[in-house]
Amino acid sequence: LEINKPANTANGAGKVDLAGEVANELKYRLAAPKADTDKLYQSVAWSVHNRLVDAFDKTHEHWNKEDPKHVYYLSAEFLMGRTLTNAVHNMGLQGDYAEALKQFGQTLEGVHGAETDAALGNGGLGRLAACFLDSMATLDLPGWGYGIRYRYGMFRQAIKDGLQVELPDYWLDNGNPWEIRRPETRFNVGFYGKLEGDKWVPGEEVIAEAYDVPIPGYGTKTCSNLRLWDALPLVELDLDAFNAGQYEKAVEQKRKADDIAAVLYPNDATEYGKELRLKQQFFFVSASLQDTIARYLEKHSDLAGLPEKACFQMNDTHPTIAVAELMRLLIDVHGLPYDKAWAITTKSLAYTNHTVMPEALEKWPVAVMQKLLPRHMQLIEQINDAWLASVKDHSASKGAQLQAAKKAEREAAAAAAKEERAKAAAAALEAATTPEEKAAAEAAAKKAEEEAEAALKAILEEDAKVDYVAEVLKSYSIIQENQWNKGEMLVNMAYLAVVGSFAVNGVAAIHSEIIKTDIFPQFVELTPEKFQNKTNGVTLRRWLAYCNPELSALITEALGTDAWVKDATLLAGLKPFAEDAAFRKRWRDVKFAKKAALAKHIKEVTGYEVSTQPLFDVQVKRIHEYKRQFMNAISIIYRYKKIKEMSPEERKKVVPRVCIFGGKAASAYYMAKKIVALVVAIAAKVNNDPEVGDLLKVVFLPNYNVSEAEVIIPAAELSQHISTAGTEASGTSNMKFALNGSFIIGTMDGANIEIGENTGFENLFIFGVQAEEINRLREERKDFKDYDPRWTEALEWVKAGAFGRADYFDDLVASVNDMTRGNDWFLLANDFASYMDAQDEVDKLYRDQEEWTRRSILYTAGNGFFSSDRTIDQYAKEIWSVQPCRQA
Ligand code: 26Q
Repeated sequence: LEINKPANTANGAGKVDLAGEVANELKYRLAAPKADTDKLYQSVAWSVHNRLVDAFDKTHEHWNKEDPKHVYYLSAEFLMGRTLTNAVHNMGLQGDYAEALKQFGQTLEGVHGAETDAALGNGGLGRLAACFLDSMATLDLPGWGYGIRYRYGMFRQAIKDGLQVELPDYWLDNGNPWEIRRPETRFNVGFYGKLEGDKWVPGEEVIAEAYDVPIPGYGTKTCSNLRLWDALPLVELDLDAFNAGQYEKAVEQKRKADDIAAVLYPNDATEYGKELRLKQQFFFVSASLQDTIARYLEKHSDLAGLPEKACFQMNDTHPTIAVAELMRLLIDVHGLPYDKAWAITTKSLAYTNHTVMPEALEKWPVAVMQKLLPRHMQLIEQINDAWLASVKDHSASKGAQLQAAKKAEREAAAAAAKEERAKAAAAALEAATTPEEKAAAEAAAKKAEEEAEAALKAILEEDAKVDYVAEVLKSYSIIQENQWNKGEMLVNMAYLAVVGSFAVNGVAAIHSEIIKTDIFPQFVELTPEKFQNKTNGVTLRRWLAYCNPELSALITEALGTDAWVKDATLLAGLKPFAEDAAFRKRWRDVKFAKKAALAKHIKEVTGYEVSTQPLFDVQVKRIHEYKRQFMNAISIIYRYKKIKEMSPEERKKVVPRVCIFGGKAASAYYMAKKIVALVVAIAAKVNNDPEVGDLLKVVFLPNYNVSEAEVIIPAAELSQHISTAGTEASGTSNMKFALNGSFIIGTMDGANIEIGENTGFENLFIFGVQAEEINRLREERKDFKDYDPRWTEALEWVKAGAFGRADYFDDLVASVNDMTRGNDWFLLANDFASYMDAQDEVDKLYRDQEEWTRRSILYTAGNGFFSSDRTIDQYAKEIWSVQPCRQA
């Protein structure tokens, strides 16, 4: 069976008999008594697994022969979602499997839902890694992902009694047809122990065992790899201990190893600094680097050539211990001198930053690092010393400059004050009538002058004591004091990543500027060329072609080709169709069909019945204060209150809406959980209010994940990306919504800005203040009283208990409404008026369905730029220097 060649394989001579193979899997692998949907899914999956293994082997045979440079995407998270549909379509086997399934009275779509998501990620960062793997394989780029095979991924979210509860994600319970265990690929990873000089003697060791997840490209034979590590004990059962009756001790190693790959950490600030998290990070980084070096040494003898064959992309700071671990492997294991090792390391590593929020920047206590990884802490100190020595001259001149500037500033201020005093003295002299008064005025002027001079002298002396050179030097230090806990020293992982990498990038244009001006300005001074932008992208396979086959068929028909699936720039060819009324009708029909499918899903999981006529308004993403779901919720409360106050005549003019929310709150995130509860409470009240009917419905869809997104996004007509300007690094769902023809209401933040540039800003509903104004506004808010009356009215209603649980919501309301208890850090009150105005514009445009549809088409037509194929092409050319390597 040839991949990507449409083949009628069923019983064709010399071809694989897919139906027979599925039947075989059913009988021999699963020993299934009957072919129910679940068993059929599994049998098909195992059959697809076989096809993947074929493609995987051929690809790696080819790459092994050609020995091209590889990129290794190091990431603590890969949010893959389901695999079946994606793999079958990417390999071009949908026709063959559809045919095979007919013999079982099933369809591919029919078994698709039986698959459990692989949810080894929190949100955007993890899903980005998954999109990147798809694009790397599609572009035939030699590259692997490296991560952890968590036994429990992202928790499952349920709503119980109106509140979020977290349940474990048992994703491996029915086996995993998408992985290949490699018991022959094992590496030891050490922890703790002691240093004897430079020699590290670990106190604990585990085995990292590889599992390979084949990644088929679209429209190519290339099938690359995601290698995930599981942790095993060196000794599973200590029989001596067991025989001595020490049952705990007998399995202690096993238990410790089990902990490492057990669960994915949530993206929660309370999870920073936890030893087990560092253990996970080091575990997968060490195994991945050892593995890569071992493969390199099979073909090459001199490790100085490693950067010509391997590039490691660090997905945020989570794998940043790679800087120290690569140094350790090169020095301690392979015997290289420090300088050579440093040259190799800094030519092999690159770093992507995904956040500017100070509390989200990883900093490890030196004490924790020292205990868990003593040799690495020693190397980080050495790296830091060498680094600080290299910036000493720069710091000296910059420090002297700052000192001189400060002095000049003081003296200028003093000179200005002196002039003022002279004027005042002259006036006083003028006003004096008697000689006594004149003398007194002169004396007072003289005294003031002397005092001012003394004060200036004192202040200059104080200034001279400030060691500006030391201050500048400190700003470069990878090891710094904890500003909240004096005396505790921390390793700033972002600084370690910047120093250890040859390239540093942000993930949207505005974000890449902010990291230069606000996060790493001192580093930019030294090496401006190191800092780049790589605007995020999403794979059009999963996020348009497969999740929205109806729209895809329409696009393909209009463009006369399906080449847009691989060349997203072709979507621009849809622009003229926006002017075609017949095409617009069909576009609307597709959206309507997707809305109907979502309405059905909503009914199934929440019990709420929603009409398919209203505007479908969606906000789905992790729950976080900076993403401002609370502001959306408050605007809905206001809308609800107004509808209730309206006369029947006025109600006729209301544009009906279904407001859909989805997203998980990290388990220990106090405010986020209250936001979930508030939305659930609003839904319960509004949806059961007969006065409101179809004019307003509110839905919280539990357990938002990749598979939910695939149903929700195609059905959205409006999607909300309303973070406080300057806080959302990029956002990627905004791109998915835009490509599916959904309007965006949003702030000038992250990739919204570039979506505006590509779609035409006139087609977006932009509101709120700009990133540059944020600092000033936060300062001004300290004594803020002047709330928008609509804001106050809605909040008062919550406070008064309109949605129940008034006490429970009290802290949430206070966080944005009471400067003595919160400070509205994310400026919800500030942006509320312009947000409401933008919402009014939405309603106005929605009344004109022809114009709405015309612009909806322009969203899809305009945003081909956000294909992750484009992003990956830029990484390959501008950072990795990796070329395609394709089988003939
Ligand atoms: C860190 C330490 C301890 C425990 C957890 C974490 C942790 C885990 C995950 C911290 C952060 C994350 C995830 C961050 C994330 O998803 N960032 C998003 O990345 C997207 C892809 O670039 C952007 O589009 C989003 O704007 C950004 O929020």
